[in-house]
Amino acid sequence: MKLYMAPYAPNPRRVAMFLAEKGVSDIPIEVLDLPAGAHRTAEFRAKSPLSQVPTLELDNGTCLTESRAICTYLEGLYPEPNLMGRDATERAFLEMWDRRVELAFAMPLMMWVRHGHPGLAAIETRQSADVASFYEGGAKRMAVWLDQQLAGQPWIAGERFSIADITAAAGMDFAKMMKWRPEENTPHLKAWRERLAARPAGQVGP
Ligand SMILES: N[C@@H](CCC(=O)N[C@@H](CS)C(=O)NCC(=O)O)C(=O)O
Repeated sequence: MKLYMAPYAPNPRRVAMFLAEKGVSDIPIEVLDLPAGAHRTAEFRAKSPLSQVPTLELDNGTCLTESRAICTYLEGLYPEPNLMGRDATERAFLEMWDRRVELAFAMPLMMWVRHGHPGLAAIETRQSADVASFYEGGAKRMAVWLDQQLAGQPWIAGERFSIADITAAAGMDFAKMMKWRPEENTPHLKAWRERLAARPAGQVGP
């Protein structure tokens, strides 16, 4: 296996945090220089047709893209600690929370950074301040909603840590580029991120 990634980019970081929680550190990694366009070569597009990381190349040469699909595969290979659910009910509820935070929180945060930060101009060649502002608003509204959820439970999906926490944290940490982090108006979200910092996923840079 080989993992193609860019350590500062949120979706590859999601996989890196997942692996850290599993205690897996022996998968070979190739870091691609995204601003230099290393993921847009014909050679890499043959592995990842949308020119995106993370991409996990399996031993038979086939390639998995989509961070959640990669996590599903890794969960199968390294079942403990379980991060995606043990039975049908738990798997479904964890997926519900994971998709909620991915689509309504992490993705808007990423779009805000992509469209709002000059450092991302080489990757998002059609940056738009309006698009940045639209996603900023959506992400911040979701932060308040998540804060309310976390008032009554320690982790995003309930009583135990799961992939949903990793997904939310990967998106949230990327928004540090916009100098945004949960503060006094979202104290439960702030406390949740502090709890996560003490875990293996919290040790994953940059
Ligand atoms: N849905 C995909 C999104 C992957 C994605 O957007 N990756 C970004 C880095 S976080 C990327 O490769 N961007 C390259 C580009 O936009 O040119 C996943 O979860 O893996």
